[in-house]
Amino acid sequence: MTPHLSPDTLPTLPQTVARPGYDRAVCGIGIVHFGPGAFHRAHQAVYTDDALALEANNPENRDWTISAVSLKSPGVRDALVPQDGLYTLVTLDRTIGHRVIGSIREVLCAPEAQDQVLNRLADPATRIVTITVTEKGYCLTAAGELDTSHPDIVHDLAHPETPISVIGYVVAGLRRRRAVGLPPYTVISCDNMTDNGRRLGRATAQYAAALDADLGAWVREYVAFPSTMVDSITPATDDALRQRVLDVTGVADAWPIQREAFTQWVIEDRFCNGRPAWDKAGVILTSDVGAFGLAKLRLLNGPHSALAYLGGLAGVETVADAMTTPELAGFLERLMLQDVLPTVMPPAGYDLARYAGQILERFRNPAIRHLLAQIAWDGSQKLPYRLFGVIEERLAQGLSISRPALVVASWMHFVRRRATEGAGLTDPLAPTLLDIGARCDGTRADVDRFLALEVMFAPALATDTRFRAALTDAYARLGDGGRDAVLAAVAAL
Ligand code: CS2
Repeated sequence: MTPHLSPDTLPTLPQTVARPGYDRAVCGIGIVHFGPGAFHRAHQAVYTDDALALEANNPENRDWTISAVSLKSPGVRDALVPQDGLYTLVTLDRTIGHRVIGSIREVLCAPEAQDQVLNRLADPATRIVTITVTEKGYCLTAAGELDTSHPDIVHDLAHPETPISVIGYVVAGLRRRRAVGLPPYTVISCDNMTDNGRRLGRATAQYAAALDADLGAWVREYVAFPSTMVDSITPATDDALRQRVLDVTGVADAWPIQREAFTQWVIEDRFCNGRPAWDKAGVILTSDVGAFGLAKLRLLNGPHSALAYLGGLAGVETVADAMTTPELAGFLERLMLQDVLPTVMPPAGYDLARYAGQILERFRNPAIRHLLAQIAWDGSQKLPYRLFGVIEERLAQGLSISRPALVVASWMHFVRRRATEGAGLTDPLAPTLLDIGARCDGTRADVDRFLALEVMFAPALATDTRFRAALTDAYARLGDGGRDAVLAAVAAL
């Protein structure tokens, strides 16, 4: 019988597989993480694993293991609990690395363990809450405020002790702590949103104030919500990865994780209740994260989305394959260097052209099969953060937006195609988008149908005649949205 990954089988792993450099049994839980998907396990959990190893002999600073909480599905719990939270991280580059991560000590599925989650949040030992729930998990409006008409928020405001949203949980925990005179925890958003900490802080205080004005004031005054920039390309786990891990380690891992070797985490240095030795583990702590976040969102995530829709329409499967399609790679480079780069303020000491070059190199990484279909998810949530700022700034300066507009138009064609093929869509606005897509007829009226979507297109942008004209032109350039038309369109711009 194939042995499974667990504390018992750890000693049997080959020497080439790195394992936790600390005694897991003596490291208490200090972090609650919401949304332990692949990205958390490839990124924050790894930095924490490093910090725990670096402080292995320092009893003062080692109680920072993680309680990982899924808000919906029991999948992560079911995979990781039998492994005592252990999982294998595979880094894919010129050389391939294998390593077992030990920083996750508890895995809970909130709907089935609500009391345990709330008790964990109220525990004095919990000093940090980290979050990766993707853009849609924050329940914000297009203007970045808490969406009080969002069904999850409506539910939580009516039943604050049995929440379902992440903000509902964060505030339920804070409320309990305040009631017994405990200090709050620092709350850290690790999602790809501009000013993620400020947005989360504002929405959390707004929610808390709607329950109790004093609680809202307390949150505003005492809870730290540092902003962050997170980066590491993390393709979803597939069977090839599971097989590789079995072949290399000799044990089966129910849910290994893969990512590129490159990783970066910048956190605003603002904590209200201590932190692990993340700085020693390579995390950049700084007073201003904004510049890092914007550079990454616009130069990496925006181009990623561009490849997802243009490449997807052209029948290309992965990022690396798109980069070997000359028309797409050429367009991407022009988009990054000529359109996006001038809208980005470099963080101190950054050479933006070099940074953009490194990103292009990472996209070319042949060791990674990063599916464009994965990046295409949730376009209605991602495009505003990744691309609309670029468009707005270029419009304000009277500059051309034809290339960024082609990306937005390609998303419209993508939605239309999914609707006509009856293929479904992974997006919180899927029903509305598929309805719009089904009504599209290939004329300029299609663009107006999408622009009417107020939750995505803020009025100032939707009514800008230059934006509308550029989109209409781009939509027409993409013709029937087939491979030939798309490649001709990108080659011409
Ligand atoms: C990607 C990101 O799926 C996506 O939308 O753009 O997940 C990207 O790979 C990460 O942000 C890289 O840090």
